[in-house]
Amino acid sequence: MIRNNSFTRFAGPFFVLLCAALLVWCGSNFADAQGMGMATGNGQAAPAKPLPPGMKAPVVDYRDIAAQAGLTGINVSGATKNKQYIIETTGTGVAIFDYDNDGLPDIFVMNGGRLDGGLAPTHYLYHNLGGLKFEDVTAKSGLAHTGWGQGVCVGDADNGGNVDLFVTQWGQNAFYHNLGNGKFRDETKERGLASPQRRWSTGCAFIDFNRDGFLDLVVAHYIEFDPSKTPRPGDKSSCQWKGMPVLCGPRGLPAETVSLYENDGHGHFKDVSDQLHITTPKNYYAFTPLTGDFDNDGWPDIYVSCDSTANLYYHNLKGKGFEEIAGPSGVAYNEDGREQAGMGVSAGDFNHDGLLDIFKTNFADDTHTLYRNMGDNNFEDATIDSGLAVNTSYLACIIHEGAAIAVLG
Ligand SMILES: [Ca+2]
Ligand SMILES: [Ca+2]
Ligand SMILES: [Ca+2]
Ligand SMILES: [Ca+2]
Repeated sequence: MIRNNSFTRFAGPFFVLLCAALLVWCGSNFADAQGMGMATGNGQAAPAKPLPPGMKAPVVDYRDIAAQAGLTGINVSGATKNKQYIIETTGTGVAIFDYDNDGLPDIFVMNGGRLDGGLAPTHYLYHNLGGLKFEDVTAKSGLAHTGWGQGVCVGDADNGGNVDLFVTQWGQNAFYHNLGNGKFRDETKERGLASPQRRWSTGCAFIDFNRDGFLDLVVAHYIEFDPSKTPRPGDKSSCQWKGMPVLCGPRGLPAETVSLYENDGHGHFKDVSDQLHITTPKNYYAFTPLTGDFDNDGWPDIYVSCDSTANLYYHNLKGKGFEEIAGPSGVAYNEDGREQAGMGVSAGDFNHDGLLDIFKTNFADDTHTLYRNMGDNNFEDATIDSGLAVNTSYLACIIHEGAAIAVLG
């Protein structure tokens, strides 16, 4: 994961599993959060629970070996210093997937952009050579496109045996068809995924919501962002903190909603957001979608972590449509009924009761949130009870492996 002020060499992410989209605020210190129109659930840290008798805390020893591994791309997210707009502070996603079916997971890293018209960076694809060595194959794989990247998700959209790439961007999202010979082709338009207008999309996830055997696609949208219409730091009282000008948003900027695209069985997508009741009023700063069958009815549901607004929970009505029931299900807010600045989100059955639970990271000055699944689309905030309210300073995406939870700061 990447959290920095502008440039960072990629940290060695060999141990990182794929989140559908990895998005993290960067470029601003925590204190700025109070002035950027960020919600905070005001969660107070609770002491960690003591380990059971006889158990020792694990020793974690991660070392940055990115350079010797060949992961030397530069991450760009707006200006190096003095970021002026919120678009310069989000990003960027990483996908770990085996694009060439050689059994070794490869790494695709998103890249952002610059508002000053400077050189636009490309995303990066690194081919895993084995032995913790990677080759930059961005150009020869046909992925040397530019665009202000945010999230990424992977899935075999045409069931051709090769995993395709979908990237979200501020501007036009892109679908890259994996041709199976080490190359990708931009087929955004012919796949029906060209957007009629510029949008800021954040997280995405492939999901076969109607169980026809073909992956559909859910995309979160964050802000209707236009720099020419966005106040500059300090222009408004909401863009100040302790008398200092800070960049504005997300609150105070026009919010967005979520999109769902149905796969027609030939890898062509149709926007069914309105028809299947995914579209909400544009009241949400939607960040990261999460999919899973949370009520064990056999139909995959969609949860969306939202920043500074209520979260969204779409219960799947047997593939015919969705009902958004985050409020009554207890996953819209935290235990105190507060909106939180939701970032990354993942699911796992931490208590082995057969029900998928939800874990969500939030922005600064708040705890993470663990929603314990009680069944029948009812959840309870179990953050403190479970011993996970230990700190209030991490905000990044989460990794999920089995029932273990890790948080990247
Ligand atoms: Ca591979
Ligand atoms: Ca489908
Ligand atoms: Ca379900
Ligand atoms: Ca559970």
